[in-house]
Amino acid sequence: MNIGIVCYPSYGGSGVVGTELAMALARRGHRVHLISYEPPVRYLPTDLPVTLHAVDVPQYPLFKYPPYLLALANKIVEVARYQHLDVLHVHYAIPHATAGLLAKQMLGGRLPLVTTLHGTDITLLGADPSFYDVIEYSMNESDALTAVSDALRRETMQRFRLRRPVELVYNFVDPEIYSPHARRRCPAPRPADRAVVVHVSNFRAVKRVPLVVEVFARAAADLDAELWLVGDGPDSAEARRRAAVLGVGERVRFWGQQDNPAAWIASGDVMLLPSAQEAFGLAALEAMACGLPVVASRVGGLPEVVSDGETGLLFDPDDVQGMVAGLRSLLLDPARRRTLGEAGRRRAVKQFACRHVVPRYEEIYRRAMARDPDTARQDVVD
Ligand code: GMT
Repeated sequence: MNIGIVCYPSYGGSGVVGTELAMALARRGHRVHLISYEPPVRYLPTDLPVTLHAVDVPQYPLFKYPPYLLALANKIVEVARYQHLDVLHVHYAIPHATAGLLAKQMLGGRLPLVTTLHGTDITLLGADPSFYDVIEYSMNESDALTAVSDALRRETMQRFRLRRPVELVYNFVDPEIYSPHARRRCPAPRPADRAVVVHVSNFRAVKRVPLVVEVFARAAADLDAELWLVGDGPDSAEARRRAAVLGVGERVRFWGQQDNPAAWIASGDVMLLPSAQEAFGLAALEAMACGLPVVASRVGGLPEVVSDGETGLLFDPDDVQGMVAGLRSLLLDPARRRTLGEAGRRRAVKQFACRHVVPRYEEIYRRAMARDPDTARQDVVD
């Protein structure tokens, strides 16, 4: 198939999933066109048949708000026409599903449109009256609609009046890349006799990075352990301040954004993810694939990823004392860490490996294409 994928390029789960999916589809023999406003962070120049198409939004004195939606729709039409797209798969409802829909209409309806919902597009933006109707319309006019967890699927169906089902397609991981062996490629040496707690995110408020620091400080007050924070974002300064105030500044390492997150995750002993909300929790899955137990909040789709007591420990988001005790118990018990970590690796490989999940998308593309029998590639040509 000739597949167009639209995603955000910045750090954030939906862009990561869109980009990893593009690469995985190309490895399976498809030709993929990745459309975004700059090269996505997880995109690595490759010999695979993945072509990047950059969306450029011209500046104009009249534009107080640059019209990205229009420039994106225009770019999709161009790519569909000249690269003969069979199907367009957009990640994140706003504005990608709407731009995809506009492009489809401009092409006389001849562009099967698959929309994948990732979380905040429904739970945050979908709750905002400024966007509600346009999100609902764009979902209803997509040819197929998927969500990355059952929790998100159910929430979407409760919040919106949908005329079509929302299908569950879990996020995935490449267990060859995310594996305990990835540790060998970490540029920073692991401390010899210290346990390492790791947290990877975009440091947005929803990730509660200052709370990551607090839980670590309380759990490891008298233990020989370090906290590795990988990523960057709005809460970075507050997390540094909290570490200093709590007296653990020396043991909290801020590594910034890293190109090879697998190497950093695999260097840790426990993943800590106390998010306020998480439609899926890709970092938890990546940690499991690397053989780490996960201490996380019992919110959104996280209980579908982390099996409580088997591959990690889940706590109500307000149960800070529980998280502190849970993390401490794992820091004190390397054998239990190993048992949970090995179970996590097995679960990641068995249920969330790309070779299981990517064919689900291929099947959905074929169905979306079959909905419109006129959708033959020659019809899309200029
Ligand atoms: O808030 C973020 O972390 C970014 C956001 C995104 O769309 O880029 O992440 C969402 O999508 C990820 C990939 O499907 C999920 O793993 C995250 O759980 C989800 N974030 C939230 O629901 C807060």
